[in-house]
Formats: sequence, C-alpha cells, structure tokens
Amino acid sequence: EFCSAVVLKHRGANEVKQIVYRPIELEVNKRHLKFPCQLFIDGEFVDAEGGKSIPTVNPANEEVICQVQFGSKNDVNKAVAAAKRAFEDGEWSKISARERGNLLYRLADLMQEHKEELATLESIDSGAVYTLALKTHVGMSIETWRYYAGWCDKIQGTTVPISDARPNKNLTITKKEPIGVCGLITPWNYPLMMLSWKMAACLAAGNTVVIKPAQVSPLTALKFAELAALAGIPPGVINVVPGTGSLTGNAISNHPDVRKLGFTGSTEIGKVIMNSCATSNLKKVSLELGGKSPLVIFSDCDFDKAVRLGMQSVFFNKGENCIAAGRIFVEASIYDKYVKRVVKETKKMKIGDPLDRSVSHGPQNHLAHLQKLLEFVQKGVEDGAKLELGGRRMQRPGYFFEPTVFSNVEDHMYIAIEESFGPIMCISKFQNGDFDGVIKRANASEYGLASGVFTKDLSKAMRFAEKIEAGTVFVNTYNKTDVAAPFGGFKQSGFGKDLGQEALNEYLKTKCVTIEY
Ligand code: TAP
Repeated sequence: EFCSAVVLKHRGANEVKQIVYRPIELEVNKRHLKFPCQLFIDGEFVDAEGGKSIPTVNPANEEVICQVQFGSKNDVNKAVAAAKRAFEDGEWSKISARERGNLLYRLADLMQEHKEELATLESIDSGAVYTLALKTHVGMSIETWRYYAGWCDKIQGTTVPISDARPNKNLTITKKEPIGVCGLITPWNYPLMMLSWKMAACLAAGNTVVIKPAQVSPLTALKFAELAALAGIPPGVINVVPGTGSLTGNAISNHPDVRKLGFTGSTEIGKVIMNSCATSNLKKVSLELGGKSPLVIFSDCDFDKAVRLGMQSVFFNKGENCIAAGRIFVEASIYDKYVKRVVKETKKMKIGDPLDRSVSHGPQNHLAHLQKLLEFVQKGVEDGAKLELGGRRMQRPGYFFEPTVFSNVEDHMYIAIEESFGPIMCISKFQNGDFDGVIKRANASEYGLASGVFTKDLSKAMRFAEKIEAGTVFVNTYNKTDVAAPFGGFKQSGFGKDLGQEALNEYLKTKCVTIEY
C-alpha cells in the first residue's frame, strides 16, 4: 500500500523544510524512479477529495503505471485559494524580481540534475522516444526555465510623452504588473514542455498558477511539482491538479478568481474554454490550438534535405506535434521522385520500445488516439487518396501505429482538411511554376499555426513567407523552434504567443500612471 515517505530538504536555504508524499517507485530504464501521484496544493502533496483517482497507462506495453489522484471542483477551489493567498500576501509577492529569477534558475538546475529521471517518466507516460524526451521534452523545458529566469528582472515599463496640462507639467509612466492567479491547461503530446512553455513565462512575470495537465500524461507535471518545492518556490505559487478536462479543467477556466487562462489543445476545446472564460469573469485568455500546416516543396530545393526534413516535419514525436506538416505540396516535376524516396526512407525507420536508444519511433500516446488515426486512414482510402505505406496498427503490445504515407491527396479530401496529430504524411501535387496557386491552396485552411517552404530561390522563399497565413514560417528547415522565438498561430489555430519576450505579455497587464507637477 503506502510506500515510505520521502523527505525533501529545502535546497540551499537555512530553513529545513520537509515535504512528505506517498511515492510511486519503479525500476525502469536501468534507473530508480520515485515520483508523486497526488495533487500538489499550497506546497503539499494531498489526496483528492474522496480519494478519487484515474489510472495512467504506459502506451508501450498497455500496462497501468499507477493511479493518479483526480482533482474535483473543490480541490480546484482550494488550489485557487492557495494561489490567491500566495499572490496577494505570500513570500512570492514580497521578494524582488531578481530573487524570483534566482528561484527559477534553481528550479532549472534541479530539473537538469533530474533530467534522466524526468525523460524516463515522460517516455513511459507518453510514449516519447527516450532520446527525444531527453533532448526536446526535458531539454527544451530546462532551457525555457533558464530563458525566463533571465527575464524576471528585465520586465519594465516605459515613459510616455503626453501633452502637458499647461501651465503644469505631466509625466506618464507605464508599469508591467502580473495579472494574479493564472490557470493553465495543457495537452499530452509534450507534457512537461507545454507546462514549461507556459508556466515559466507566467511565473517570471510574477503570477501564481494552477495547472491541470492532460489526464493521460500527468506524471512529469507531478515530478516537476516536487522539484519546484525542492527549489524553494514558496507554497501556493505552483499548484498542480490532475484530472479530466470536463471537470477539473472546466473548474479552472470557470473560476471567478482566476484572471488569466493559458491553454494549449484542440481548436474544439479552445472554443469551449474561451466561452467559459468570457462568461465566468471575462478572464484574459491565450489559445495555442490545432494546425494543418502546409509544407511546400519546390523543384529547385535541396532534394535530400527536403526528403529528410519533410519526413521529420510529419514523423517527429510520432506525429504528435502541433506544428506537424499536415499537408505536403510537391512541385509536379519532382513529385514522383519525392514520393518514391520518402516511402523508401520511411521503411527504414526503427519502430519499437521507446527506451531503446536505437529506436526512432515509439507508440502513440493513448488508445483513443490510435483509434482515431485508424479512422483517419480509412477516410483517406475511401476518399481515393493512394495509401503508399503503413496505415495499420502494429501486431505487438502497445499502441504502435505504422508510419504512413498517402499520395495523390486532393484538397477536398478529409485527410487534407483535418488534423491527424499522428505519423501520417499527406502528399499533394502542384503544377510546375504555379507559385500563386500553391499559396492559395496552402492558405485555404481555417488553421494557421505553422508552414514551411523548401527552395534555393531566396526571393521565392521570402514571397512565400510574406503571403502565407501562419504564425511560424520555416524556410529550408522544419521544427526549428527556440525558446527565444515567439510561437503561436493565426486564424483558428488560436492567438497569443508562447516563448520569446512576447509570451511575457500574455501574463502581464500594463498600468498607466500619470503625474502632474
Ligand atoms: P484537447 O482535447 O483540447 O485537450 C487539451 C487539454 O484541455 C487537456 O488537458 C484536456 O483535458 C483539457 N480539456 C478538455 N475539455 C476541457 C474543458 N471542457 N474545459 C477545460 N479543459 C478541457 O487536446 P489534446 O487532444 O490533449 O491535444 C491535441 C490537440 O492539441 C491537437 O489539436 C494539437 O494540435 C493541439 N496542440 C496545439 C499546440 C500548439 S502550441 N498550438 C501544442 C500541442 C498540441 P483531458 O486531459 O481530460 O482531455
């Protein structure tokens, strides 16, 4: 039943603080894992109201890893109350911005020290290949915390030249202030990274937070909470309440004391969230939603690179990537050659146990998602697209799905319009030299998250970047995100940015102070 209590010591501080929790302990990936499975509220790990829990499953073998406590509306109320206290009266509200930065650096250092543990946990909970989890899921998370730790003491307002009320003089200054209690709701594809992208900017700005991670992949968020406590982040500043979207998530987006909601997930749920933010208390909201990003490959490209990165644009993180290129347009003169090469290379991908260092493709995140991918393939076939490769569940334990390639995809087809969020490449042809036509097709989507172009012609690439309706444009590269570069979509891919200096604005309000003298 209950495992031994874990005692954590406040790192580097005089005060010795003890955080006790009931750990889950596992031997996996040749290491000992120890992590919490309870809610993290006001600096303590606690059971949910009524002790309700939901199982979390390892998608590589379909086994239950552990039961995770499931936050009720009352639990969310407690977490929000703790976050409000911490914001208004706690140590967090009194320390300087530079001290805040030091705490975030300390947290990043601890994440670094525990990075193999975090990556192993991410891998077993989400199916991410371990090597990728280490580099991207965890590696980029750490970088994000460091990047925003550095911003803490550089958030500043302006002085504004206004007209004087003669004969007096006037001076206007603006101050950038934190908003208050922020709610964050995140998806399952990059659990720790999505948490970090949002929470690091949110805390750097001085807010406090209640986060609900995706119910199918909550474990790294809980391990993160332990590290946050260990780093000395004061109680109530970070609260982690796992649970379902419809109950726990909804309680956050509806809460009258939450003043800002940061969401990453599907367009469908984004609309539900925006609605509940509006009707509850008109809270500020930012939405990072779905995509069906176009990648246009012109015949004057570096062909080998276009093959390699074209594959990565779809298969990276088994396609569970919001900026995945959901539509690939290839110029007619190289179309047949391109399809043939991609099929040949895709066959070489090593699929298997995500903890195996030589594997490049792991299982899909959870069963319902795998089933959606099978339906997606069926619709593609029914609509008349040519299934060149894959499309089936693999005959082995785990939610493994074959990397899939469709050619002859036409714009009216279901698979050309809807996001798959899986390793399914959809290739279409465009007529030689038809720049305007392919741009028009690329823009004929309600989504506008990312895009890409491969060509050696600089002016063609620049014209593409100008005309394309997407928040991110990759030229002769793909998936090249960076903590300093603002990230977020247009149209029904949402609004507001993660990362870069711009993301701070999502978690700040501007106060204008006018003085007369
Ligand atoms: P969703 O189903 O939208 O879920 C996202 C989060 O919202 C989950 O935590 C979910 O809880 C919660 N949620 C569901 N219903 C809710 C409600 N009524 N009120 C409050 N919260 C609710 O998306 P997903 O399937 O996890 O993720 C896939 C989608 O995310 C894709 O469309 C993908 O493109 C998008 N995505 C976008 C980006 C960016 S940066 N634009 C990045 C990653 C993913 P549960 O855990 O209970 O479902």
